[in-house]
Amino acid sequence: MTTYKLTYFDMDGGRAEPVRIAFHAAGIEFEDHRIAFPEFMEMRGSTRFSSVPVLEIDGKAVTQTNGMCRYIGRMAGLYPKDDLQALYCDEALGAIEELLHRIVPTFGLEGDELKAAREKLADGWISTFVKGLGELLERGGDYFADNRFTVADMKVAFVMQWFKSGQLDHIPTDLVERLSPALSAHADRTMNEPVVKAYYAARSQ
Ligand SMILES: N[C@@H](CCC(=O)N[C@@H](CS)C(=O)NCC(=O)O)C(=O)O
Repeated sequence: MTTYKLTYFDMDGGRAEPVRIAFHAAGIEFEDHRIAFPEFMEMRGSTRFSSVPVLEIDGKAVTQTNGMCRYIGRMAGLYPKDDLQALYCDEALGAIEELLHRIVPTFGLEGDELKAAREKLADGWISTFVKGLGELLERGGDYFADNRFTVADMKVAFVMQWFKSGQLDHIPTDLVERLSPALSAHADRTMNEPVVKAYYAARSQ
């Protein structure tokens, strides 16, 4: 039997979360290896691109969460079979990945420097991506692709929930709602998707 070990930070969220949920939806057992930051710093140099998540399949490491979303998503029935719908799904996955890379450089900042950088982001790249993702959702309808729930819905919604939560200092919690009410509603709806609810119900047991 194939073995899967997914290494990521010990948080319910972040890049690994759609992959964890896809594993659960597919009914595939995996080792959910959750690490603390000091442990990450120790292992960082030994990861391929100095980052997590790392997924080991039969002991062989792969990186890049969008690829993992597609691979496990296919097994879970959460990735479109149709090529055009798959492209729509990938566009949303890729956009979120690009947006995250624009946010990460602000993580080490503090005080006024952090405030200035985050305000610039909120008015700039975050607004650009929220509006663009709103357009992608408009194209898809209730979902980003295939007229149904896919890994793209999870990847986008979890980041929108992060913005809405106030955890990201200086990013207004109403920004998503102001720029794209549909995207904001989609993020809330996603938390009630049966696939997502089933995962958290199982996790809380
Ligand atoms: N494109 C990669 C990005 C991975 C990534 O940047 N992961 C973050 C955590 S969410 C990380 O390990 N950052 C550590 C660092 O940059 O030092 C993916 O999708 O897996």
